Amino acid sequence: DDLKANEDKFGKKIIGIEASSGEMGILKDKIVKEYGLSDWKIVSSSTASMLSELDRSYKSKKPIVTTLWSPHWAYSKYDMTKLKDPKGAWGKGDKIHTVARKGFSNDDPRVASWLKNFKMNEKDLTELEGMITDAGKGKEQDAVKKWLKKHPGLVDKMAPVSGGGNAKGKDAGKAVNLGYFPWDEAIATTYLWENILEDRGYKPKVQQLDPGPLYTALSKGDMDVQFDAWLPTTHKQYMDKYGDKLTDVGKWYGPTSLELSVPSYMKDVKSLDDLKK
Ligand code: PBE
Repeated sequence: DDLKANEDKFGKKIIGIEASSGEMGILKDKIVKEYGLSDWKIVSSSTASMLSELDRSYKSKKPIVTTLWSPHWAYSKYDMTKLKDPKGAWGKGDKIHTVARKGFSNDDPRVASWLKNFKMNEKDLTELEGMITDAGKGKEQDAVKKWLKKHPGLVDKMAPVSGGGNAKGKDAGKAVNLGYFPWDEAIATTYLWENILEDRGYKPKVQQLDPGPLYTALSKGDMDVQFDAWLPTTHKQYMDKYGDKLTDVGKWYGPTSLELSVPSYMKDVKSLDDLKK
């Protein structure tokens, strides 16, 4: 019957990401309930393995249901269908904010003012994400440098040096600790700013952490900045817990969305409602 057929099609399995991501929380608390998917298996793993599983399935045209979000380079590499959410269970969409430890803007007003004015559009962001992904792990900086060559003048626009001339300034050699989540927009913006700050004579350090540990580190002042706070919805639990110990530096991207997606060769799956059929 139909049900059996669908079961065979997807194995009733959703390929998830990090268990502590906001998206996995909403998937388990809201999507599963609203769309009656309690008998589905939600595999939590890492974004990297979700993406390699997507790549494998896509190449062999096998059915797969993935946990994705927009903006993401996967949408320019693969032809995907974002499953419609007629019940609005994913929420209305967040803006992406830069969040710093309390006091950072006072300690480092120059960097804080650059970060406050930071903006990116989808085309530039997904292009940078794609170049970093293609370069491979450990080659992020090379990819950023290559990308910056395609966008001349951007560093001066993003980190203007008043009076021009000496780009090093009085903060030469100052450490800036950038923490990032294992998510593509976080990786891209963190390595981009590592590059810009180095160019300006700072000594930025980057470190990847999962959401719980990174928000804790920021709240304790052990980390300076992170670029991938999805607010007001996706990271609400972390903001509720740590918000009064953090500074919201500014939004750099919007709108965003969370979604389950399937390759578009899965022609009869267009909506979350279609998973149950
Ligand atoms: N994400 C990417 C994150 C926010 C950025 C959607 C995987 C999350 O779910 O927490």
